[in-house]
Amino acid sequence: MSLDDFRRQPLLFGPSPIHPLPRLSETLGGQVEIWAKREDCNSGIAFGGNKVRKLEYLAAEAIDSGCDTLVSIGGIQSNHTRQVTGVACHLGLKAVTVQEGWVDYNDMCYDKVGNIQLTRIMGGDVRIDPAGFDIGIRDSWQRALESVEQAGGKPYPIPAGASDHPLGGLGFANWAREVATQEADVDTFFDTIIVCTVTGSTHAGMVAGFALEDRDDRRVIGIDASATLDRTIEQVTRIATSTAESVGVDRSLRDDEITIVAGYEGPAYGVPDATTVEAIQLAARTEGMLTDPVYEGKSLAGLIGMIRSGEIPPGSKVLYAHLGGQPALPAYAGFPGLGTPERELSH
Ligand code: 5PA
Repeated sequence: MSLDDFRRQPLLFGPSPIHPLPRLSETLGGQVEIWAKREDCNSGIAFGGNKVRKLEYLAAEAIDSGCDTLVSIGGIQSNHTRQVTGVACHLGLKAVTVQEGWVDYNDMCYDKVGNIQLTRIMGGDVRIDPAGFDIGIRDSWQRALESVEQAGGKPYPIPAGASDHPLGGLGFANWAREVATQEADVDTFFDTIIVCTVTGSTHAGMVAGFALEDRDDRRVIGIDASATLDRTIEQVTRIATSTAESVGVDRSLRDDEITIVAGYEGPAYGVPDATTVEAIQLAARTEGMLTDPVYEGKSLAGLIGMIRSGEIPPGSKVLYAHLGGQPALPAYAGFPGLGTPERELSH
């Protein structure tokens, strides 16, 4: 089996762009070369992001099996459900998305602006559910699937983050292949890849894809943003193993191929801390590169922290996977440093 045995429904502009971040590198001491690969501008569908890339494989199966409704789940400000709805619109399908109360944070317009606003504009069938954060399979999602069947539709089930699914890891296995081609173009080898990890198939797909290269001088470092570390490690390991099999890796994955770093997740999933805000501001102010407080701000904080501590040593060449997520920013406008001047809050 190989990646090319799976049908891919093209949803991206083409390979996502890669480019250096020289001013961020310089600000962090100038000893580590940092580049970004931009899934936040990978597609014209609903602002793109890592899920559009994963959905290239799931949408192909949905179409080929005659399904008419994509059914998925996430938090109120889920990027994933926005992208599922956008892809459904693009392909002439319907979307039902269960949106749960995953985040213990309540900004003024949290449940109206950002991702949920965009999902509603696209005509998505949004079903709000009060349940808390969980990357597993939920009853509310099962009920949504049943309701589509009862109404005479044919649902295509997509779990949280399109992760716990036989095709979930393929999009980022393909990403790994894309990186190798781009490296040849720019005559660079990235020894370190930084990726934000929550439901796991982004990171797992990369691990499986790079395992095909069979070289041991490239590290994929997942930065946990789930704050439920054990479950994320278990899920990444499981998906990486099954994806490796699907794409034809003919050996077992080594333990050192799956690295998930904790310490940058903030107080909870979806809630930033001062380190997250500092990272968001630093990339924004040195490069004009915007990141969100739920995912990418945290992986960026991990990148910055690991360069400062020397865990990413001088001489390294890092590729930061920017997975999207900026549409959530308006939902955090009340957070100090993310749009609200700190002095206004101190009164
Ligand atoms: C998300 C996920 P994985 O879930 O594949 O580990 O990816 C983490 C991630 N960056 C990283 C961004 C911008 C993301 O949106 N988002 C989820 C969502 O519902 O939006 C699946 C959790």
